[in-house]
Amino acid sequence: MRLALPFTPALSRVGGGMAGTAAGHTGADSPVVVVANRLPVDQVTDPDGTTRWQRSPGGLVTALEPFVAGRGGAWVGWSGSAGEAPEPFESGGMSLIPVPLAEEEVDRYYEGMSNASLWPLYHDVVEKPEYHRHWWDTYVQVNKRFAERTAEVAGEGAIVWVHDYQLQLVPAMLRQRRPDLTIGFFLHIPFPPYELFTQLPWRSAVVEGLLGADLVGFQRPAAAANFVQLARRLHDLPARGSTIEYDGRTVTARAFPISIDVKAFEELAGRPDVVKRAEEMRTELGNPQKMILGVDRLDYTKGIAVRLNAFQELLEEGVVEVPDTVMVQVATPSRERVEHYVHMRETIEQQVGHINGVFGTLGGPAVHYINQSVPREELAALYRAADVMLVTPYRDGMNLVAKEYVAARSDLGGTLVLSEFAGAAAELKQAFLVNPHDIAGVKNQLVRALRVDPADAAKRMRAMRRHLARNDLDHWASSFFDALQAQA
Ligand code: ADQ
Repeated sequence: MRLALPFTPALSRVGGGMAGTAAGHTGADSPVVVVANRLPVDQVTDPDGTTRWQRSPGGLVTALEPFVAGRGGAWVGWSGSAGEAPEPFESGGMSLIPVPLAEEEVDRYYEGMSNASLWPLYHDVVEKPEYHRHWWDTYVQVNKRFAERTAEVAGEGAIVWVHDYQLQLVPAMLRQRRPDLTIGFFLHIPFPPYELFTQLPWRSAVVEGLLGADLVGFQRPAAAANFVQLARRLHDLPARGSTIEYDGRTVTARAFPISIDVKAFEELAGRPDVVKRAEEMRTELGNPQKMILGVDRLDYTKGIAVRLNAFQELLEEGVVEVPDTVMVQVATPSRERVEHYVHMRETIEQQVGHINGVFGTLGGPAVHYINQSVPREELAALYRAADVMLVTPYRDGMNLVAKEYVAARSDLGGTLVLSEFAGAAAELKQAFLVNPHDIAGVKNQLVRALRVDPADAAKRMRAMRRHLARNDLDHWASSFFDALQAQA
């Protein structure tokens, strides 16, 4: 089966602001359906009290929106507010199909099972996962609701692409209702090895849920191999290479490393106003010789404390000094109702306070900490301004920040220090790779990156940019869709 509409990603770009229009679109008979926890929009209230939908920030939305818009496609997801769901509406060329979640379901399915059980388990138990049966029961109930809503809007023989760890049961639930569909699933976060995954009290149900898909995509080949091994060892299924025989079907598990819209990011970062803003930023920082940058969602997997520790020790040892070298850490608030996140934020803020108390001067902090989401232009200017980009997650499915930094540096300036445990490390091999658990190693690589010969830095950057240019977001989505159609 082929898609009703060909994939021509360049035709479907939509801008940053997306006003929702014309309530009443049902999205029925959609040839392509994306199913994700969140819709690609947030409801915002203007000062005059009117509400409107605005494109939401975050990796998943950035990645997918261009591939659904303009193809008569639908996107099934939660609106972000508990309670009744709005009617389906049209936005940015897509039919958006809201799925309702009650307050208690948000607590149990989203904050509980998804973000306090699965998230830490899949990230190598960096924090201890909590398992509660009532969280799981709600997870099953909500996955069923997503599957039912999707079954209603998907056209005959449609392609359905389900996303991420919140919806792992949807593929099997959907197949049961609509065997005519071709179903793909992509996991944006890591998939743990057998020994860790089998902690999960509901491990068999999750594996069976995923096996409902024709194609299960992961960020790295090792994650796909973990899944194939699980199917073989836990369910005794015949599996060879990247395929598993299940229920009279062949399920393929493969890596599809996600990327960014490289061209768009490069253009943004090269705009004269953005380049000028980058210069202003350096002036605002007191014209340091070296600026180190971190940009993350405030999450314990991202290893923000690792880089603060490394920077602090280098200051203590006098290897680097303020105001010659300063650090900027932008950390978007995230999951603030989950306990681990509240605690982590307090710890990081204390550490920033300590470093600034000891090493800062009046009006000249060592670490500039911004606990806010920043506009894309500002982010691009920060990337353009930074000499060293520090990306040190303990574990990360991909990490789009690392790729954005490389895309932003068409001037071939700047160096990337990157954790080996980010999916991006498998591709950006010319970065200064670090093991975030090894503080001495992180310090060494940070110092190397600060002192690198500009010609060597430019050579590394050029090689990483060459890789990215060939492996951008369009490439990711079209290779996934091509592989999915080949399964049909
Ligand atoms: P995330 O964990 O959210 O995504 P990441 O890949 O780093 O992580 O993407 C974050 C996005 O948010 C980037 O586009 C970045 O520019 C943006 N961002 C971060 N801080 C910001 C700030 N302060 N202001 C504005 N924007 C900010 C999950 C997985 C990742 C995987 C993605 C995509 O955890 O491993 O790469 O999905 O699959």
